[in-house]
Amino acid sequence: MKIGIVCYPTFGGSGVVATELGKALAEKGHKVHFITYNQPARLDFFSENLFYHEVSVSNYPLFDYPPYELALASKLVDVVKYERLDILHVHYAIPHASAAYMAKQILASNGIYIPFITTLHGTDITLVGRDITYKPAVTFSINQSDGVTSVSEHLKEDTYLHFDIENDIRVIPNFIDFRRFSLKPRDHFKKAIAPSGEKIITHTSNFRKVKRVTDVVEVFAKVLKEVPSKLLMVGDGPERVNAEQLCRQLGICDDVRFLGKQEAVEEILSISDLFIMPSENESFGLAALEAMACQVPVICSNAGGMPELNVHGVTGFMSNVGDVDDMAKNAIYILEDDERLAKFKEQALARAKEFDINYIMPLYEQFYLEVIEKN
Ligand code: GMT
Repeated sequence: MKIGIVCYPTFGGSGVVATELGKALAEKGHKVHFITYNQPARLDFFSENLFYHEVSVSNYPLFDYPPYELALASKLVDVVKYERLDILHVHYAIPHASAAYMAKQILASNGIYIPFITTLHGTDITLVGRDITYKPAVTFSINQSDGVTSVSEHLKEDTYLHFDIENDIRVIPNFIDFRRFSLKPRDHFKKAIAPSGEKIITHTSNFRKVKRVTDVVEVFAKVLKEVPSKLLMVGDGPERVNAEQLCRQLGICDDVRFLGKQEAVEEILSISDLFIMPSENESFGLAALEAMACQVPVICSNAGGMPELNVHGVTGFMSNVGDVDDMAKNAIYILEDDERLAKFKEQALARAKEFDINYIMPLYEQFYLEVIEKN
């Protein structure tokens, strides 16, 4: 197939899923065209089946807000027409689904038919999409999609609950590539971070409010009283300053490192004993899956789709959002006994294997074929 993929080319989960999916499809022999405003973060190598088309938005002085959606729709028209694409797959509804819809209409008026699939990732539904500013356009473009997928059952139910959706939604979960995310021997690195054999606890995110990063610090401060440990905070974003401030107030700065944005997250996960994800909402929790693939058990909230990934008492534990006491209690339970910790690590890996890209990618491939045939 010739497939067009539209996504946010950033570090965010939806961009990662879109890029990794495109790479896997290209390896399988499909021609994959990425259409976006920047080279996706993990697409920095040559492959004969991968193509990148940049959407550039000209910024006329009249515009306070350059019209990206129109530039994207026009670029889609061009790429579909001249590369003869079979299908478009847009990741994150806003504004990609409505741009795809517009491109489809323009192409139809030229006698060219192109179906498009929209994948819902989370905040496009749970936060931004629900905002009345966008809701009618989001509802319309989901209903106009030729196929819709969501990354968890919970996100699917949430979409039906909050939007007037007539389309079927197929659940295709996030996935992991074990060639990249697997335990790597990094003892020298572990010794540098935890010279006295302290346990290493990790959090990775974009430090937005929804991630509740100050809860991570609170949980860690409680754990530190019982288990010698170090906290690695990976990523950056608006809440970092509050998390740093809290570390100072609690007097735990010597045991916490803010590492900023990191490319090789798998290296950090390889030296970690526990992963904390206390999010307010998390449609799937790709970062937790990455941790589990590197044999790291997960302490998380029971929000969104997290219960579809983290098996309570087996691969980690879940608590109510904001219940830092319960999270700390569970973290201590896992960390205080080495044999128990080893068992949790083993079980986390076994669960992660159920989301191997080699199982999940064909579900998308199958869905593309169904949508193309149906239309
Ligand atoms: O979590 C983020 O802030 C990034 C966000 C995105 O849209 O890029 O991630 C969402 O999509 C990921 C991939 O499908 C999911 O694994 C994340 O759980 C989801 N984030 C939220 O629902 C908050």
